[in-house]
Amino acid sequence: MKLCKFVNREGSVRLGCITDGTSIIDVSAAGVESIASVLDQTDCIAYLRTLSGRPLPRVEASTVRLLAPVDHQEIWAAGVTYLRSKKARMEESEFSATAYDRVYEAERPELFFKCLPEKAAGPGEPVGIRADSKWSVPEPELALVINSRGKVAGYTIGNDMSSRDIEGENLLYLPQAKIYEGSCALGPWIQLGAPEPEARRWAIALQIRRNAEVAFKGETSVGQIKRRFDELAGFLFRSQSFRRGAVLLTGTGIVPPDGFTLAEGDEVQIEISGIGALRNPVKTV
Ligand code: DO4
Ligand code: MG
Repeated sequence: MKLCKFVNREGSVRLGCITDGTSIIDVSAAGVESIASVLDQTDCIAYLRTLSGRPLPRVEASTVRLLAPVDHQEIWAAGVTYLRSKKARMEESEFSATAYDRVYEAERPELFFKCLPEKAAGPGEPVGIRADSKWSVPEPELALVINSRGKVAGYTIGNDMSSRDIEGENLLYLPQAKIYEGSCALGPWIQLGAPEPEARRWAIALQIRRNAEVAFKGETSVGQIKRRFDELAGFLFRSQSFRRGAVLLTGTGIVPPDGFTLAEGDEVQIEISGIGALRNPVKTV
């Protein structure tokens, strides 16, 4: 069962559920007001299944524009959760190498604020590369969709766009390397309900296309993430509450070679086997 946010033919923003892969059932027509209200149901799949049995409007998914599947959720990210990310970051900066090495081993994970929900790019919307950065990469990440009680209710695909030269210059520049126009994309929908052992079997694939050719591709698996999902969500909810829930990106395990940087006009495609695919064009900001 998938939960999505879309713009209908009349131009209004709606919530929908997808049960069969091709058509969207408009659950806003049944009075569903927010993503948070679905995530907070004790059994959100059963709740949507009951609604989808009603005579609600249906639209073909290919005829509508999907939006980032968030409304009021803050978007956070975890870092250095894959060995590949730790190694790449230690090579990127001698100055910060010890910090990355330590945080990979530490009990407390690296968590950082990434994006306000209204700033997240949805499917097909541009992701940004900073005009003052010479080394920009996408970070394809599984995103946990967490309800207000801190429970992982579903998953979406996240792109934690990053400026590696700015991050590598000094760790204190991390917010500038990570937060700017178009630095976060989410979508295409929320895949509800898979338990963690199932999600850990999913594959993550990144493909970057430039002038109709593949400029880079790489693959990893969710199972390579060092930390459990409830551990990451638990740290995020320590001493902080999220009344509408939150989205937490779980870190990257795919790092393009050091000579590679994104360019305006590229297309980033991230595929997670249990969810779907998220595609975004790249634009300088
Ligand atoms: O501390 C740097 C950020 C790490 C990150 O975003 C990742 O590992 O995905
Ligand atoms: Mg990341």
